Amino acid sequence: MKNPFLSFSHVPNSKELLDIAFKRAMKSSAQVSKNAPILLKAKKKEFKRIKVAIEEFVERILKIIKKVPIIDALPDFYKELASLLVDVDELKLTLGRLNGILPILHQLERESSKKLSQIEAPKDADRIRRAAFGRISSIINKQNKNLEYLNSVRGRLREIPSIDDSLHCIVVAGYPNVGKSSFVKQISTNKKIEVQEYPFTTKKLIMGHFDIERRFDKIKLQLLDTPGILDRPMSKRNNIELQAILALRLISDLIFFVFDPTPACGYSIDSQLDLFLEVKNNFTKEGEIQMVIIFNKMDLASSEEIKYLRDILNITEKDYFLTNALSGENLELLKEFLTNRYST
Ligand SMILES: Nc1nc2c(ncn2[C@@H]2O[C@H](COP(=O)(O)OP(=O)(O)OP(=O)(O)O)[C@@H](O)[C@H]2O)c(=O)[nH]1
Ligand SMILES: [Mg+2]
Repeated sequence: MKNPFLSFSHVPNSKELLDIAFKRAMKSSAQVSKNAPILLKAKKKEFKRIKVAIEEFVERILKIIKKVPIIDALPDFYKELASLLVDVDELKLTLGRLNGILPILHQLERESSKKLSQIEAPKDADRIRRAAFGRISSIINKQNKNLEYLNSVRGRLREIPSIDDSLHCIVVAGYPNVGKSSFVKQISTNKKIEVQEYPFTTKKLIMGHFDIERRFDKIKLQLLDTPGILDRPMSKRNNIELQAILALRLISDLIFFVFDPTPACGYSIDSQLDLFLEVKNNFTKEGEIQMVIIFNKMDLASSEEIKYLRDILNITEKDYFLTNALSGENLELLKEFLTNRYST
């Protein structure tokens, strides 16, 4: 399914809303016979302006509210990810506050209509319309904070990657700074992924694709880069780490677990190992989801470091890939592995 928040388009601020609606209102003209008395003409003209302005606000505000998908109705992945990225309760309250001004606007329209019916001089019609516009401005301006909040939420939600359920999804996970993003960048079509020498560079889920060419067609695989996860209790993990956990829990068909056997990443082998075991025990559906082990930074790793990690994992040389995600060395082997696994 495509990211459901892609339909959540730009939310205008109060100034933009006021400009548009008042401009439209002032251009409107009431239908009134040429021979009608001046007082009646003035009443009709100004009432029409108030009515058009209010209609415009109501319509635009409803449009804004409708743009925001109902989060509770979304598939689990999008629903849970949205709640990691934004305060869903605050979002609901904000929409409620915006919705709350609609009856106030309708009430203002009724009141203005009543006042206009009671005037005796044409110039009073203009005064009443100005007063109504003044009150509308103040109502709409009070919503500016809410409108801007929606726009900031929108920015975060639109960055969620679209996950295609019909394609396999390989989740690349591991400790921070071990080379996950370098790896996804090297083997996927996504060359815009950020790589830095410090941990927690990746703060959200990032999608890349890998195509397997077959004789008559292509198979597209999804490769999901994730933020690093620390070995600590789930309740202590922050919303950045929890995004990676969510991907492992809900959308992986295969897990690439990346180790840095050297001290370069800044974290111990023991911590990386504990995380590996946690992922293996909790997110492989009792072995249904395969975990592929990658020892990255082969250019920096000594043979002792590699042997230590291999022994502690109790595996042999054919059970892991030794890679250099910086230069691309040995990544062909992983591509071959994927091709063999998915092309039949
Ligand atoms: N020497 C060497 N450096 C590498 C290798 N792979 C990645 N790096 C470097 O390790 C650092 C971290 O790489 P990233 O790809 O950003 O690591 P990450 O796991 O995505 O990090 P976070 O997003 O912070 O969790 C960068 O400075 C990379 O250039 C490798 O195989 N060899
Ligand atoms: Mg990264």
